[in-house]
Amino acid sequence: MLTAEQVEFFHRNGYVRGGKLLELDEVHELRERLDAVLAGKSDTGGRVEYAATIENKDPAVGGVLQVVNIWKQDSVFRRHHSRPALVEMARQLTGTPVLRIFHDQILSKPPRNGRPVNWHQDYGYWQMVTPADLITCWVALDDATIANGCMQVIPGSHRWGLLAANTNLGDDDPEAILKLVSLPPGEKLEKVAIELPAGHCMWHHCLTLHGTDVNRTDKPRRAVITHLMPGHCRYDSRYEHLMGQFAEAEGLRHGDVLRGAHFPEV
Ligand SMILES: O=C(O)CCC(=O)C(=O)O
Repeated sequence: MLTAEQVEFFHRNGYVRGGKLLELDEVHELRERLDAVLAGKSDTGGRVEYAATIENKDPAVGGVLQVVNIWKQDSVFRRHHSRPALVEMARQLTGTPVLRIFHDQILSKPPRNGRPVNWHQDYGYWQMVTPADLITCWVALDDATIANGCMQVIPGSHRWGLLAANTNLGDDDPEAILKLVSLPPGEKLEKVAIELPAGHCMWHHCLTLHGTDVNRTDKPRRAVITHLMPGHCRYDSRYEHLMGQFAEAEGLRHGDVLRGAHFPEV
């Protein structure tokens, strides 16, 4: 449960620390389940499908491990996204009773490695969902620090509109999108690093500028990330995204509410 001050902070700044969400034994359980899924031991009997991709780039060239839709492969992760404390915070922040999973992610930066996640707005990738009301719960599975590439945000940037479809920006300059900002009067472009102990969470709005640096430590930096959409979000079939195939599989047409087994309510 968030305080009224935290909710107000989120609306003003586009992010908020949500405090401790998981006990350490729950953190350990999720780490173990992640290892099991990576070892091919799904407890749902699910297969790795396109939207459950595992991208493990060569660490020698800056590997980062990304798993999408682990909830389909593991019941513990599926339950994680529906934790009453998580869902309650999401309801408070969106002001809506119905929330659905758009998709989830595991982001793991290996020790002494892992490239930066370039500064971006999630909505630059997510225009197949409208309106831009999605929110993200980012939960540290290791202590997240400046040294290992914790989340960084630009407070207030969710109020500056969509700056670019990120696919147009390329990979070379992690700060490319920041150069597109034309600051509204009275605003400033300030990077804030959100260090979090393992088991703690933070929330960000889908238009908030955010990114993460490389991991300079000897341990991995893992996070479980829940991307949620309010019940009023609809399918905009003009835009491509990994999840588009599942909207189509649900028989959804342009303008339909995004719902169905691939977009479960939490
Ligand atoms: O965990 C990371 O390194 C980046 C995650 C991210 O960009 C997100 O949660 O939207």
